[in-house]
Amino acid sequence: VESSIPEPQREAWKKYSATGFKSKDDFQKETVRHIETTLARSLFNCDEKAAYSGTALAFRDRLIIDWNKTQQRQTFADQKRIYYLSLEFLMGRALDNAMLNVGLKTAAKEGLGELGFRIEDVIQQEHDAALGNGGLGRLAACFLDSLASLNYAAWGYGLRYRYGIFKQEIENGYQVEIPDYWLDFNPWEFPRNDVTIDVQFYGWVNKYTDDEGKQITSWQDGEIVTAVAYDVPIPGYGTATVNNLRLWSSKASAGEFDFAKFNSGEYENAVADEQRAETISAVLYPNDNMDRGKELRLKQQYFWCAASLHDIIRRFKKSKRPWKDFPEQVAIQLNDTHPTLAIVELQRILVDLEGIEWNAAWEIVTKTFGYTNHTVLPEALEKWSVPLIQHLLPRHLQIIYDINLYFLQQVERRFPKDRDMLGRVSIIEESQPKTVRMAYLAIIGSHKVNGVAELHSDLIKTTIFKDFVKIYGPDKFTNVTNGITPRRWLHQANPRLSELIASKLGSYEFLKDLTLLNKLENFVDDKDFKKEWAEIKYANKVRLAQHILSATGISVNPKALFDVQVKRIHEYKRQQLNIFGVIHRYLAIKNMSAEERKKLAPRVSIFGGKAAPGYWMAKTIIHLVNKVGDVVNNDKDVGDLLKVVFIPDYNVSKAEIIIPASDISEHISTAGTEASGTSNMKFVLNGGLVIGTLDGANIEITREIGEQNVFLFGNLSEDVEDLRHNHFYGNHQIDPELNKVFDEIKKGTFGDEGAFSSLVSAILDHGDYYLVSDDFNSYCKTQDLIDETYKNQDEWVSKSITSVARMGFFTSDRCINEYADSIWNIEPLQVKEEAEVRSRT
Ligand code: 475
Repeated sequence: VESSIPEPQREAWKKYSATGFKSKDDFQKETVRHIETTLARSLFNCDEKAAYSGTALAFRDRLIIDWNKTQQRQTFADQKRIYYLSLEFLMGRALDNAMLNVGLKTAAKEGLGELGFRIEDVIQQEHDAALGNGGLGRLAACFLDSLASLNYAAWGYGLRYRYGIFKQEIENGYQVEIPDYWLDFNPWEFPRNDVTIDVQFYGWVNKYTDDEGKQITSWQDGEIVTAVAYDVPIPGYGTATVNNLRLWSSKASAGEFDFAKFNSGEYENAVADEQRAETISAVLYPNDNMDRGKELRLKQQYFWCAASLHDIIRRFKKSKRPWKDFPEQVAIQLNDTHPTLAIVELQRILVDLEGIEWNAAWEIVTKTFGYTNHTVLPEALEKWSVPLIQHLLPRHLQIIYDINLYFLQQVERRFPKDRDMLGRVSIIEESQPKTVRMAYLAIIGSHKVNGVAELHSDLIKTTIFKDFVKIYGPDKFTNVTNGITPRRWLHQANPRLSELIASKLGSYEFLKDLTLLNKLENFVDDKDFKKEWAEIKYANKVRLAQHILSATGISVNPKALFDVQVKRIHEYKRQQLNIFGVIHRYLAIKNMSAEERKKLAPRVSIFGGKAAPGYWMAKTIIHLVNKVGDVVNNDKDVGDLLKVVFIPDYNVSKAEIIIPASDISEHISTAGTEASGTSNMKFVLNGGLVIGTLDGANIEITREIGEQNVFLFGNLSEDVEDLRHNHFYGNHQIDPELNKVFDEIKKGTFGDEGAFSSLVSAILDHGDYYLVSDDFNSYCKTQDLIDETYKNQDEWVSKSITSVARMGFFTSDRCINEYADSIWNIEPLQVKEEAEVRSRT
């Protein structure tokens, strides 16, 4: 590895090279030093926030030392790197994760204790890094954890939004959005002011022949915005590997920030230019599974793709290899279509800047990229207007047209008789205005396309992308079922359960090989073990009850059955089905005799999740949940039998409290709509049972843990189309029990009925697209079965243990190894330091 320090002087470096702490004493020394010097605080004014900051700075030092070594090692090994391009990384908090992955949590706990702080309180001071909406963003975060833990040479590339996903407050039952300014103190990022890339926008394309007769295409003028790198270290669990997440921040380019304007008195305009540049990375778009086609979003996408690619290419060029080796050194995974412009940008760099012939360049491009699809919902499939791209990226539009031309020529040769095929698969949709279908471009520019669960991967092949299966054959399409990291979602979120499991299995090795959990099946009849298992669930419910009380003022009984649905609010996820079911239950209780009531298991229905600010229906669902809660929770006659809670501001750190506390969680999307779901995996891994439809990964979870351990209901995905058709052209019968629920809403039991009319009429008058009425009866019956089953606690706990024992498949480690094997063609890098055993507490 090259160094700017001459050989003789390196000895001094080595002598003083930072090592980072490894013991409790050194941790305390580093923490106090940071509090007293970096933070300029003292023994007399160190609050919990300062204790957090000092601790985080000490760990950050520790991480960056391993980060440096990892980067050197990976460069030296000259191995293929994986680049995960994602507009969202929903990381949550970093401190607890860093402590556990590095293996120094016990040292930190004792060390902080001696300094006068409880580690739990210190950890809670941290602001979530919330640079994502939901599943797609959290998946990216789990993948980073697995990539590092498995010693893959991998970088994440994203945007450093100044504002993450908004904070949600509930006022009078309505969602209110508060900006999430999270950067006032962020010890986890390293600004690299020297790592900058200029990104161009607008301008025009100049094609000419130079003096030597060569055809030159040059993109000229326009506006330059500078991308500045911020690096976030990603520690692997139980290994010395620390990978990198590079986030780009936008600022006015030094050339652009026009000093002449200052001098000519145009100070305000100069500052305005600067702010316009900074706007690009200012805010995360708060839409989950929804494309809004805003110009600033397209700017974000290109800015991030261009900066990332130029950075990757700069690194590749240091290897001095020929361009044809690029795909052997670089694998780029596109997290949905958001980074599809990277395909076009690479082709542009190779053809326009590097002078490579079109076909040779295109081969490099397609070998480099893989594309992951996360949704089949039509409203989420990105389409950018041609005039907008023309204006913002004129050269890219030309390249897109050329890619399309060559592609369609190929299709025409293969399918000369199918005239309609060309229009169907064209990257350009002949609409008004014309649009670019980003998913088609992503498929054409990648060597592999994957869905995120079996059903979903089948659906994309038979529905939205079926023509492409004809064109390319089925092998271009594959499935990689999602997974979750057991480090955060078991060990960190549920330390007591993790400890109990380790005590039975003899070690924490299951956190690295989750299939080892299957040994738990040997203990399903172990009375003491079952008792402890149940006690831990109860303790987690007490902790959640405390959170509910402080966040909402509602007091819930931890002995009741906790029924949880937490995820983004979306009609396809059907929180409306859940709340209608709750109303149905409420009405049933009101009609019960005292005898019948005694038999019923008390229940707390817990909801949480954000609605996109412009998504009216989703906001109405939140409103209804809160209003039903107001009525039910204050009905003395009902008491503990039913409580309805909406937990505000669902995010990663709240998920860590909520998930370990659930008895039943709801994954009840209309069949065929939820690509995978990942919280379903988290809940089961924490010993909760699930009620769900045959959708997404629910199907594979059921296959793994056994049908007797899952509460399934509802119509199948193959029946959805016919049912929808019948709603419009047949006789649309509404479930009578659901009709009673609607009558109650219309009576005004939950306040002004007009407030909820859109929810009701979506079902009665607008074809019930999400099949709420069709599934209502089987949903309610299945809920009754849950009540029945819950009464037998012994059986319930057995189901819980058996389910956890069979969840090994759903680790993101398995998932990442599948990507490595079937898409990236890469093996993990061996790390010598691994021999240095790390304690894993
Ligand atoms: C699926 N987000 C889950 C999860 O694979 C799946 C789309 C457009 C713009 C902004 N955000 C999005 C998604 O599409 C998304 O989060 N999809 C989710 O990806 C991981 O488990 O079923 O809905």
